[in-house]
Amino acid sequence: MVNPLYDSLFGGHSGKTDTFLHLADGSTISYGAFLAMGARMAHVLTGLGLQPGDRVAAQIEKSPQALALYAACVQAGLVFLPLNTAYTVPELTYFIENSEARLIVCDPDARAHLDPVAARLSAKLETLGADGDGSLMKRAEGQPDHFATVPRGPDDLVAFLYTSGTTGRSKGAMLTQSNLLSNAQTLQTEWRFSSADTLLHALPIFHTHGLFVATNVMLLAGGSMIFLPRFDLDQMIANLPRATSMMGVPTFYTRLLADARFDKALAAHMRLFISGSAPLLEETHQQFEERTGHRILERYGMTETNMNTSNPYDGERRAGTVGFPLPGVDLKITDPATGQKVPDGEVGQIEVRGPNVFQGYWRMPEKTAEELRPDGFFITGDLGRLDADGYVQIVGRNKDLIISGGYNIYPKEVEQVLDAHPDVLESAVIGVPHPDFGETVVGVVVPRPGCDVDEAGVLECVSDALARFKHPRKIVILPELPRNTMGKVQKNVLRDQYGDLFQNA
Ligand code: MCA
Ligand code: AMP
Repeated sequence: MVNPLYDSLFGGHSGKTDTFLHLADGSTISYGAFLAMGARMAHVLTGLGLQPGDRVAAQIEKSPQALALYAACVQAGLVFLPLNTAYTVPELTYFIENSEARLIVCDPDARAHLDPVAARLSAKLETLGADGDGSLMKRAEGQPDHFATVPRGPDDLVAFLYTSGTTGRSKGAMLTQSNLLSNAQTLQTEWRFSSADTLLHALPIFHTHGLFVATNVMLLAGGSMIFLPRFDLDQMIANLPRATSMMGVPTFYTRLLADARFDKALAAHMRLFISGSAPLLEETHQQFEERTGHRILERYGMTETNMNTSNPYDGERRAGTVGFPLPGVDLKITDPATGQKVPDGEVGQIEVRGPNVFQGYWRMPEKTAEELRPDGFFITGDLGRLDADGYVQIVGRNKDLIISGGYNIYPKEVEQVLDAHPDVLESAVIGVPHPDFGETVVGVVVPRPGCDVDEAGVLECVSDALARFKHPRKIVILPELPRNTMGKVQKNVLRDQYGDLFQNA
């Protein structure tokens, strides 16, 4: 194969009239039309002077055109770097600068903010709006519908996905052709996706879940997707009857269950519901089965590794577990202090190895060495155990991380912003249970002696600095933070104290 990922995911569909995307307005896009759009964009990208291996940073709304940009990057041998649409300009600037992106693609409305960034870094900038408006599609008009796929090997990079770091700065996880392809092939087989499937797709496409798990698997299977711009309950309910399958974060499932229209009849024809990115409560699993008769299939993955484990398609999908290691994935539970395997059934850190595991963090060899062992095992930072039947149970995290509605938030990053407030002496950011988002962010701040701080004033300082989903939903003001005898802030004490802030929200 000339370019294994492109040839496997896209190439075979060339010229096909079968529907690939069903859009919210009722229109459809065939595989052939989608591939032609990607090919036209690939001509634009190479016409801009981009060379294989160059990074393309894209902060764009979910749309067929946005997905075609991914196809174009793969076909032209470029490295795709999708970015959360919620990121602020300071956050974006870091990603663009760190990745040394040669091209920035952003919403037309963001151009004024990002033009100076592009100019400073000598990057090119094109725009792509939610309706396919902007300069990129204008340039693509009239380009040829075919593009000679750029040859790439299995170890060539295809994507950078930034994942936040426990010490503040985000790290670019480098993913290769074979990382993505091997995982998509495994998942398609394990979950039995075929061309008869229609996936209800309401996830964002700037993360592993919506782009590599959902989209790559459907492309490989040759099925279609009901491609919704975002999770909207009415749209979900309206479109479920046309779908055979759905992938979502736990919030999707709790929101569906909270709506009386979501009943057994609405889900009767469905083949498969899959959940991941955050823990699915056993309670949600059970309620879902009681309501619909379906057992949600929970799986576990990471940006750095794609998917590692999955509950079985056939056989028991066990609530409160993430199933078994996927074929080809070695998984072990180790003692964080020694790195040695713990006895079966005991809790330790989860380590994984396999063709799915990334190549390291871009330009961060020390960070890579801290997490990726020389023998190929990646230290996930998740704590887990194997139950008596070999199901993996995730029991906690060995990393200070909050997962809100499937988005990761590193407390350190928020603390740095709070600490920069002139009247704040110090802060501690914790995750507490939340009925909708699973977990949410609470900021505990200590004012400087003689200073008065209030919640609104503190929140103002995060508003321009951090994406909205990282903002504390509550600020607690305390005279001092609880510390142990070593002087370390006891976040567990704060979590116990403020754990029920949102219980009845
Ligand atoms: C939106 N807001 C959020 C979140 N999403 N706040 C905290 N956490 C969030 N996840 C903000 C909005 O900006 C808004 O702010 C307010 O919260 C309420 O918005 P709402 O309309 O309720 O939210 P929404 O637009 O419906 O979004 C919620 C969502 C969405 C559907 C759960 O966040 C989502 O699609 N999450 C999926 C994330 C995902 O794909 N993760 C996979 C990562 P305001 O009120 O101020 O306007 S990949 C991964 O983790 C690994 C690899 C894996 O295993 O998959
Ligand atoms: P990300 O950095 O966005 O790739 O998030 C990966 C993290 O999400 C993992 O390290 C886990 O902590 C968490 N995660 C993903 N899937 C699950 C799951 N099914 N149950 C519990 N946690 C999960």
